[in-house]
Amino acid sequence: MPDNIATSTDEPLDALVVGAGISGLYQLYALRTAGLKVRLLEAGSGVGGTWFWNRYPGARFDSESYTYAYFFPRELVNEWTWSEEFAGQPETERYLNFVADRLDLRRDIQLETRVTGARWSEAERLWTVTTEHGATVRTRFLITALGILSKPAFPNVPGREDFKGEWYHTGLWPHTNVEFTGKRVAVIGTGSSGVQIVPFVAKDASSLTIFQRTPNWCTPINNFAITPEYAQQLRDDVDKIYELCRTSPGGSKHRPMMTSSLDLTDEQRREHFDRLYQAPGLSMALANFRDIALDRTANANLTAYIAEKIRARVDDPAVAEKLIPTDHGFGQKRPPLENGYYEVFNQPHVELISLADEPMVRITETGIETTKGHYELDMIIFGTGFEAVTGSYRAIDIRGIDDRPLLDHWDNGPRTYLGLQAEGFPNLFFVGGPQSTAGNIPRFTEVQADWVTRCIAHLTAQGHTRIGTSAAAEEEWNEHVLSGIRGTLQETAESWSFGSNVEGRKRAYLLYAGGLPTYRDKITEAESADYKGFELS
Ligand code: NA7
Repeated sequence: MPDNIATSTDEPLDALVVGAGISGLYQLYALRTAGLKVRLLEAGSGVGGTWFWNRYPGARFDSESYTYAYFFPRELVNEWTWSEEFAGQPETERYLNFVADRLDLRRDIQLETRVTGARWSEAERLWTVTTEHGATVRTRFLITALGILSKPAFPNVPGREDFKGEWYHTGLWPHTNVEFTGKRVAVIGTGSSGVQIVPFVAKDASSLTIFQRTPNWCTPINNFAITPEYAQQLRDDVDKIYELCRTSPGGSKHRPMMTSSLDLTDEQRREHFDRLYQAPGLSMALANFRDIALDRTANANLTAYIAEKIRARVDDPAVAEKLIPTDHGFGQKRPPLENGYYEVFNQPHVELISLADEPMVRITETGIETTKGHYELDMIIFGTGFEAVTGSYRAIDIRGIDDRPLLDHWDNGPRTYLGLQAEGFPNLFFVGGPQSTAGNIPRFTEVQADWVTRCIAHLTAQGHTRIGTSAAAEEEWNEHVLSGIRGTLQETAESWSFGSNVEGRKRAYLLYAGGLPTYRDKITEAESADYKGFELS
């Protein structure tokens, strides 16, 4: 149950963090360590963010467990042992609870408290934050750590409320056991979540119908158990691993090969692709030739290779063809990692429906109607993704100077300076917000959380009570963000990075493709140059 953190209105807080995901927890820890009076509000009944909400069977890391986890403080590294190279959701949720306990964060966290509004007072130089329970809390600085994939999206077809069977979204999975046995189940969506859950549903359901809007280039996760010897080696190498992550574009331990794949013979290229197909995790995307991301021919060589793998793994050639993407190259969209996904389609009780051939018309009381027929169902699982990055801001009425809504400011796509602030919204910081992250998210957001902590400490030490930015600074950052994506193959694909997975959303690039080292340099340069682009008063 909510306690009373959010009802104390007498003394304003130094800082309020919204969201108890991996980024918000770290931000709370950092600000508290700096001696500030800080609290955290979280909508869920537990900590963990993404790893609290996405508790569907099969939910699992795409990043190596130890590269996604915290590196600081070091007792967290020394006292936690991951059981697998890519941990499953239950273990990650346990880990984030361990962190909350070990760092004694819970006394400053209020769960089950959804923030619904935040209003800036220029006279007081304070934010007043409102919760769903009607409580208010005043704070000097407000930090949103809402997660980039936290507002679930549903198909824009009528009838969801008519369906009499069970339905679930992978990003809102219940805490109770969901039983598939003997049921006719549909999974809509074949992104990372759909691809992860499908083998688990196939195991028990009496029938499984997979509704695919667009196929993806999936490659095997090749997960493995972490032995005690390997765990010790990871601890011994922690500095080296951190440095690899810190200095890589995506915050991962992988590095692309800088030689051109086009200089190799077919056989040589194939050897590399074979090796990467058998390598763990996102190796195919992150440890591949750099030109895969830049050159259409290089990319086409790789997709021809993966298409061949799909054809070899799926018995029915017509089904295999449906599973092979034709609208995008490898890496233009986040490629899902799979474990036995393609073999699922060889089972007699599994059917693949391509929504390109038969669009969905409506959800009915008893199932799903397409232009070609009606599918009778007991359960529908929506693996249909999220209103990425700015979606979670739509649920909070954030008002800045002159009562201006943040959503109006972002009407044509997000505008920020350094991904940290927006013009007209003083003392509001985004951690893991738009125009600031990509890849292995915690490695990006820890850089931001540390920056915000130093910034607030600096302001406090200088006796400042306000920090804001300008339209000119936003413009400069916007141009820098766009220059990072311009000319890449990613630029031309429709994906959640541009918000184009959700019908009717304006297309705008939401992430940061400049890479972690450049991002860190940019924000620390601004800090060293007397907070260039910011106004402190
Ligand atoms: P994703 O990757 O956004 O995938 C969502 C899937 O749902 C994808 O296949 C979509 O097809 C499909 N989708 C979305 N809307 C519809 C409608 N209206 N009808 C049918 N199918 C639809 O979300 P995930 O949860 O799988 O993964 C999120 C991230 O988690 C992932 O990127 C990794 O970083 C980990 P589309 O391709 O848009 O045509």
